[in-house]
Formats: sequence, C-alpha cells, structure tokens
Amino acid sequence: MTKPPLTLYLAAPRGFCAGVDRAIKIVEMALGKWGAPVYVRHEIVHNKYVVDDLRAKGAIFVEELEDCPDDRPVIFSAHGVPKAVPAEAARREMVYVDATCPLVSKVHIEAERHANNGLQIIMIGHAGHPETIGTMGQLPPGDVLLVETPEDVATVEVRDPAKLAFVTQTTLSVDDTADIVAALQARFPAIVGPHKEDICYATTNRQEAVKAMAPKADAMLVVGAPNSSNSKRLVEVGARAGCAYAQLVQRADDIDWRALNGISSIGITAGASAPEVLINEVIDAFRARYDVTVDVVETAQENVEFKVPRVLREPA
Ligand code: 0CM
Ligand code: SF4
Repeated sequence: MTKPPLTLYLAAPRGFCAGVDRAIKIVEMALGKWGAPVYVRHEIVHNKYVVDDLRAKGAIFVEELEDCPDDRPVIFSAHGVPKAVPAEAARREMVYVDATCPLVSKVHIEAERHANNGLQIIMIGHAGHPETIGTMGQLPPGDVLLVETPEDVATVEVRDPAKLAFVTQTTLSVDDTADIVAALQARFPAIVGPHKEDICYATTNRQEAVKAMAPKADAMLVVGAPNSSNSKRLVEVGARAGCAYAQLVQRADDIDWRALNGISSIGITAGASAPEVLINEVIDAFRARYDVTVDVVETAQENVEFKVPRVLREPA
C-alpha cells in the first residue's frame, strides 16, 4: 500500500537546552563518583523518560529534603530551590550538589541584589511551579509578591510604589510576559527590572521557531511533559500563531492519529527537557504511516554550553 505524502516541519532549535544537559550530567557524574543511590530533590528536569533512565542507574527522586537520608548525596533540580533547602542540607552535614541552571541562579542573584537595595520584588511566574518557589524563596517568606496575569498587576498591594523591582520565571510565554511587564510599568513607572524579562535564550528561541513553523503546518506536536512549563508554552504559541491543532505528547504512543486524519503537513518541536530520542521516536511514527519529507524550520543557532562542576565534594 502506498503511503500518503506528508511534509514534516521540524523546528530548530528544539529539545535539550544547556541547563538541562548540565543538570543530567551532574546526576550521572554523582552516580559515577559516589555510586547508587544518589538522591535527587524533585525531577532533575521535567521529563519522565529522563527521570526513569536516571532512576534505572540508581537515582532516587524525592520531593523534599526531609525524604533524603543524611548520609547520601542529594542533588537539587535544574529549576532551583529556596535558600532554606541548601541551608538545611548544610545543617544536616549532607553532601549536596546544586544542579540549578545558571540562568535561574542569575535570577536568584538579581532578586537578592534588588532586595539589598531596599526594593520590594514582584515576580512574574506560575504559582506552585518549582522555579517560582525557588526564586521567591531567595528572600524571606512573604517578601516577594507573585503576579501571573495583567489582572493580578491591577490588584497587587505593594509597600512603596517608588521602591519596586520585578523578576520573572525563565520559561514563560515571551508575549504574555511582555503584556504583564507593560502593565507593571504602567501602574508603577519607577519599577526596575531586566532589559525585557528573565526568560532564557532556550525558551525564547523555541517559541520563535514555533512562530515560524506553526502557520505552515496543518497540525503541530510538542514533545514534552505536562508539568514542563516551557513545553506547554510552545503548544500555546503554536495555537496562537495559527496552527489549527497543537498538542503536547510525551512520546509516540500519545499521538492521536484520528485527530490528524487528512493532514498533509505536521510541525514538530520539543521542550527544553525532551530528549532527542523521543523526538526521533515521534518522527519514526510518522514515517511508518506517511511518505515523509522533512523540512527544517530554523530560526536560530544555539551554541550555549554550561560547565559541569569538575569536582563534586566527597561525602563527610
Ligand atoms: O521550568 P520548566 O517546567 O519548563 O522545566 P523543564 O524541566 O521542562 O525545562 C527545563 C528547565 C528549567 C529550569
Ligand atoms: Fe536553563 Fe532555560 Fe534550560 Fe531552564 S530552559 S534549564 S532556564 S536554559
């Protein structure tokens, strides 16, 4: 039987970013150095395949430090942790390695610097997301105000409108965040902040690629996890850029082939925590059903790499 033709637009950049790559390498290095088990506080990155693979190699994933024993190393996830977490690990004389992405740490430092200058911080982020919890947790509880929407900006109660700064989560929608920043600047003209926001290069580039790809494609799939903020944003960006069907899939099994019936093109991208092996699995699933022609939609080239700490400290 002949297969129907399909143009497969492949977004570039897509998939792993430098922070994810570094965080995974840190867990692998810790396992190599100290052997199993090594504890990881929270999913090292938001991807089940990555987590399952590291679990098979001897990592134990827990949500809280209190779920870790004193005498095994613990690694903090790429999303960052409140200051209280390393402080508690040090108090318990635990060995810990911080796999927080350097671009998240940069925001932590920014927030602290503004607070030291007497400014109250407003964070733009998603309530309950570990990165938001970690960044807000750089300062004492209650000090940082959270806004999620322009509506929140209208009602937020600040100490002194003349002494404000804002920071953001790194994995937000660039366009939504611009609206929230504009609302903050309109209500609080003296507010200080980064040049635009703190969204990282990987998030920005993946959204740009989707904007270029989505209008051409009959449907679009984002390989990523339901708890991955940057991956979910790619689905929204695709839908807003004019793609009639945009869905998140964790892997090929999740593809709803009935919903794709009749398409002649598909756009594929992946969140910053989705490994290339899963992207290839999805592409192969299309090749099995269609006569696929791949067309790469490249809007940027990335050459960012973060150093992995060379020496991991010995357990006491
Ligand atoms: O923050 P997000 O939910 O997008 O995390 P992720 O693990 O999917 O992606 C990488 C990161 C960070 C920080
Ligand atoms: Fe770092 Fe951005 Fe990757 Fe998050 S998505 S780990 S902030 S580079």
